[in-house]
Amino acid sequence: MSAPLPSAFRCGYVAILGAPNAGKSTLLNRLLGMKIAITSKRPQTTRTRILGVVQRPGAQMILLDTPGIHQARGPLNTRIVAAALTAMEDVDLLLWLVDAERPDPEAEGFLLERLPSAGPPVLLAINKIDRVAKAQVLPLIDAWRRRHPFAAIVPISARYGTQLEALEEEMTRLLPEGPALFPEDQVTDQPERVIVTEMIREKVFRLTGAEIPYSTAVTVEQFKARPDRALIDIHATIHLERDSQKAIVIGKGGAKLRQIGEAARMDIQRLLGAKVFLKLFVRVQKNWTRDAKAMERFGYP
Ligand SMILES: Nc1nc2c(ncn2[C@@H]2O[C@H](COP(=O)(O)OP(=O)(O)OP(=O)(O)O)[C@@H](O)[C@H]2O)c(=O)[nH]1
Ligand SMILES: [Mg+2]
Repeated sequence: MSAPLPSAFRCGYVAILGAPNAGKSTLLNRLLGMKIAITSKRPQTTRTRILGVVQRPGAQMILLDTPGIHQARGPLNTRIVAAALTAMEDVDLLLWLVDAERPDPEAEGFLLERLPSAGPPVLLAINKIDRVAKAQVLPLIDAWRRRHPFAAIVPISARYGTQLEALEEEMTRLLPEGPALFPEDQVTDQPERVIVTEMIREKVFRLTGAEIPYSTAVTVEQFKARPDRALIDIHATIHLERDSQKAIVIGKGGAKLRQIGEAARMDIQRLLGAKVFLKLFVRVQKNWTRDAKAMERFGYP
């Protein structure tokens, strides 16, 4: 007796879209089993498209994490949202993430209008179901089903890993047959030093308040590994828009900056699998979020 034929390998690009704070980056990290995308409880954490390759026995899913889609105000946010909308082009599948607990009608309406009528299938994941009563889930699915002909709707919790096998199954089913496009051991196309800048930006996001996170950009000036990679020397700069912000980020006697540096160093060590020496500088680049040249220099195309 012959064994049943294995089903064909599937591979394709999946854009993860949704309102700010829906949990897109959390989901990417969860599916990858490692942290490459930064997350925070504030909206508009992600600023660029982040690629992660999820490798499974029968499939390779190339995920694009995108900035939250919203009606942008200001030049920086306009660029950021444009980056998210561009990610919708030329993918094999759109994975739209919505927040079960806190819908965002403005962003959802905005995105609903922009879903291509002819184009890749749209898979809806209703995230954060850990935050709502079980009895609310089915009515939510029904309500969403009436809004758009989704290829499938899966309730999940990205943070706790609930129902992610079901989600992966639907994703795989909706991807085209074809060979892997990335090597088996590749996780992302982002250079290590770019992820390092993001890890530092995340700590500023999480450890400072008010407008500081949105006025922050990070660059890495030095990234030097000792020959055996036993220690990596990193010098990075936190750029802010105003002198008053610089004082806050440095903190009393440098305490805030030390806290940011220490938290970032832990994440970076985990990412690089090596001991890290991290030196942080703080600089003011007046109103950089309105300056096209500065935005480009800081990696926002
Ligand atoms: N309770 C709960 N919280 C979640 C879940 N998924 C994500 N979160 C939280 O929601 C917040 C936003 O998560 P992110 O992954 O940064 O959201 P995002 O969609 O990438 O946000 P932007 O990059 O700003 O567009 C964080 O505090 C996460 O911990 C979930 O399934 N359940
Ligand atoms: Mg994000």
